[in-house]
Amino acid sequence: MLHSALINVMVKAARRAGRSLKRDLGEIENLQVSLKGPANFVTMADRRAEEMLYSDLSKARPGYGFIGEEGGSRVGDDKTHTWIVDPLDGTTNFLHGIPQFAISIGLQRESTIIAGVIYNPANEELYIAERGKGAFLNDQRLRVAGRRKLDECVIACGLPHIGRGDLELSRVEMSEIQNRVAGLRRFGAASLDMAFVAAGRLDGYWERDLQPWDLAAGQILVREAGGIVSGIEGDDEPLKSSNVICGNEFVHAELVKILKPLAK
Ligand code: 2AM
Ligand code: CA
Repeated sequence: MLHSALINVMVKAARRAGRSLKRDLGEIENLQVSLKGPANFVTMADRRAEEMLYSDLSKARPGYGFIGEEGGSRVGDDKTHTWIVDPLDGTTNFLHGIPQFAISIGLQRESTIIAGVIYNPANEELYIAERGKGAFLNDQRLRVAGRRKLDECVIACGLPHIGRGDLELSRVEMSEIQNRVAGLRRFGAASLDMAFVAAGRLDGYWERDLQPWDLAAGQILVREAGGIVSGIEGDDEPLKSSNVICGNEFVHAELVKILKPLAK
């Protein structure tokens, strides 16, 4: 399958950083012996991957701005384009050797995400999307699932960590959704949760307290696969609200109807 030069740049960068993460994953087990070891090691792996991504992306598109989870913002001469990058989404999974983590690269033009690549080096699943050109998993065209009844749906969520977010609200949300769906899941990597919605594996997903790099690539994947993405208000932009609900138009509307009033 032929993709644009832009997508090729993003895929090449994701694969190179992915090889580095995969090598590092192999080391994690050896490091479990020391308590402090793994966490420091993961921080290193994370930073190394982000440096590779910054180096490759800025070489291919000089002047674009760069927002990364590890390095903060780097302003470029081109004020219209910004890379929004998570070098390791699903850090806790990675630290525990659970192969559900990814590199996530989004490209923003003005205020619109125009391209996204999500790559899980553990199973080599590569998700790509470009505005107006569809979403793909390893070159197979993606379409969100078509289910219209919530009680037939598998829905995923994200949960706040200790000391962050509103734990009580997350429990209320979970039990409300659990009462109405076929299955509730929590995988721990926001970008892949959205990629799974785009692929029709999950019918829907919601999470609060996310950052732009968790959301940028996933949001265009779901939209290009025919799904709806908003914040929990239902008509807001996730990159501004920092929370997300997505699914096909029916599932999205149902989730908004349940979740929106709970925060009030
Ligand atoms: P991370 O692994 O890159 O931190 C887990 O619910 C999801 O939330 C992951 O995608 C995780 O990304 C993301 N997340 C965003 N902000 C977070 C934070 N402050 N603490 C933990 N997870 C966070
Ligand atoms: Ca992340």
